[in-house]
Amino acid sequence: MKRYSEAQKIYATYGVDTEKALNVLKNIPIAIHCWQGDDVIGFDSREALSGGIQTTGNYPGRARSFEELCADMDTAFSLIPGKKKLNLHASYAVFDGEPVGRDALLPEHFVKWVKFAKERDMGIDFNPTFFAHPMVRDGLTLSSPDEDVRRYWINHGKACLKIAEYFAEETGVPCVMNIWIPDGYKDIPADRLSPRLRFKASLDDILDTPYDKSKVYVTLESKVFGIGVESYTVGSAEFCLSYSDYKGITPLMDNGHYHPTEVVSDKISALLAFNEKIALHITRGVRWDSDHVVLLDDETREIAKEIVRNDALDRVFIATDYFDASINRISAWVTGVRSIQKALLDALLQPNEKMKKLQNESNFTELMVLSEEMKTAPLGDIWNEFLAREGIDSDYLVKIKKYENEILSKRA
Ligand code: RNT
Ligand code: ZN
Repeated sequence: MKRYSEAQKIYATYGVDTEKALNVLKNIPIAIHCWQGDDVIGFDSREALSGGIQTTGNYPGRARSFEELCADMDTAFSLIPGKKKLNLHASYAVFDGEPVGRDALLPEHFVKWVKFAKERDMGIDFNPTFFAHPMVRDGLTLSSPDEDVRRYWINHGKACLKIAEYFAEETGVPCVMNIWIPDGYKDIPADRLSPRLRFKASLDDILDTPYDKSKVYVTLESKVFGIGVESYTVGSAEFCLSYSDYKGITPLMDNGHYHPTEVVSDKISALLAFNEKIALHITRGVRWDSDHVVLLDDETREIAKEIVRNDALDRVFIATDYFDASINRISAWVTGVRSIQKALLDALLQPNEKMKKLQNESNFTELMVLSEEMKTAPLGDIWNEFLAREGIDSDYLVKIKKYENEILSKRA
């Protein structure tokens, strides 16, 4: 308490209101990806992970069932402050009776997830799963030249739209339904256009399904390359951005999906200039789209600043997307989400108006000095106050270790 009031005074000298920042922070929803808990394996397919994404590591205790995944997420949620949303993949359908194919999924296969979300007062975001499945042929789904393959995945997309709508209706919170396909080629293709035209036609077909646009936000995620798909990606940045614009859906940027020196923080404002809503997958790529756990690093802070200082908190859907199997998976969730929240808090605690003014006055000397000064402002004390108000311990490792000893280590 004493540290908080001291820190509050320091921020006040810069004209920053820490109370206001804390009140905003606690209402920023972060969609937490379920797939960190089981290395993106899901419940519906025995196929190895594919689509050019990969989890590495063999840390014990990955969740193997709906029950285990829920228990693990609950443990993570108990250590994560603020407002949370559940982010599911279609491959996490829960079948009580006969399993059905992904092209025939129904809301009833997600009843248990809806109950889980409702009991925790959370909305749900959703993702059709276009990977790790026998109907992915030669690495292709919606862009496949094989009509049966394409039709299968179109039907999957349509089925998912209905499920997304069901999530929104049940939870009362709009559902973000994100489409990402892994389609591409390892080596130089002879025809780059046809796969993209087929992808476009497939998306058109999926989006012909009537759905309530106030309840479901369809997003489209682009990518630069994946493992085994190094030379050509059908859903490239230009394709996805153009398609989103053409169809009036929402573009999604994953910050692991660009060339290593490109930064999503610089792209946010460009997209905000043309889109009412945009969506983000926040991850940490190390040299490539490695999906390391998000940390409070420079780019995460810069992304948060772009959302906050452009007054876009209600225009940007923030979701996490990473998968590390080499460390305790619950700590991966907690560390990653807390890092984003710390970055958001840091952004809320900047003298943003003053900085903009300095820029407009071309006073770059003072802008640089002030920006550097703010880096050593007592963010940690405000963060700890946030945790205390949310009734959450700052030391989460003790609880995670206990859960690991009692539960995770017993999973064979
Ligand atoms: C893959 C994309 C995609 C996936 C998830 C599992 O590169 O980032 O969002 O990570 O759908
Ligand atoms: Zn992603």
